[in-house]
Amino acid sequence: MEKLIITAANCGAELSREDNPNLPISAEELAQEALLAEKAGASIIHLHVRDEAGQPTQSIQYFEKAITAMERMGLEAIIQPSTGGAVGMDWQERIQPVSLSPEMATLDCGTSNFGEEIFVNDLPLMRNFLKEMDKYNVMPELECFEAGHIANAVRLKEEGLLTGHLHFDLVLGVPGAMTASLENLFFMVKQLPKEATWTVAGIGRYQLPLAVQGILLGGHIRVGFEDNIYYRKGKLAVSNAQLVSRVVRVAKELDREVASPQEAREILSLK
Ligand code: KMH
Ligand code: ZN
Repeated sequence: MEKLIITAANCGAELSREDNPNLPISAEELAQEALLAEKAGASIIHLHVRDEAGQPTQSIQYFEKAITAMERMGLEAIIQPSTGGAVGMDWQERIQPVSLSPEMATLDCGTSNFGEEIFVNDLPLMRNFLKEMDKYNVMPELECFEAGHIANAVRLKEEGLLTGHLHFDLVLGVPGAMTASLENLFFMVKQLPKEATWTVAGIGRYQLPLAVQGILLGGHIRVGFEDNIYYRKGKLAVSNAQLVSRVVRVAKELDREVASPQEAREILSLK
């Protein structure tokens, strides 16, 4: 099996310090948290940013500040800004960080329920995002919350908008979208194009069991507060690095080596 890429999703857009007081918010906190997650074994940092009030924002200035702080601290991991932002943001707002030419950014591959709300990603929006990513030489990570989202990605590849290596993130357990089960993970993985690589992100209490399955199946894994704020039932995680360290220990027990940032770039065929 190839080495394991661990993505740390350290902040997200839906949480506050009331949910977990250890949530990183400022640029300095996000950079410090990213560095600790990298030291623990993460090779991709999935990045959401917040304004001074702690609210989710897609404004370029906040991404710039966080990325600059990360670079200043010597972060080597791949920085992957979100283009999903928070539910309800319009597409012009969401696409902004792509113009900073990060190595990667997310591309949400279809509309889904998202708790009480609807997370809108129609094909015209996806085509727009891919054109922008192509313009700024950004590799998309293909976020799929439903099986039909994989079909959307395949369609965009057939249209010629999605080129190069395909890397999917299978997000299972968002309320109202594909539930987090082993059967659903198998089902989704079976739909993927042959040469694609994939990450699994289990939401809430499914984060750890699905990460273990991802390690065993030869996939890659995502952990972090964005998807889960608990270390175990009733016990909040103290940091994102704590969640990364645990899956690194599991990977080692299962004889799966963990990829460095440079090895992750090679696996993903990043230039
Ligand atoms: N915050 C969610 C609505 C992404 O980063 O691309 C969307 C999200 C996906 O987090
Ligand atoms: Zn996200």
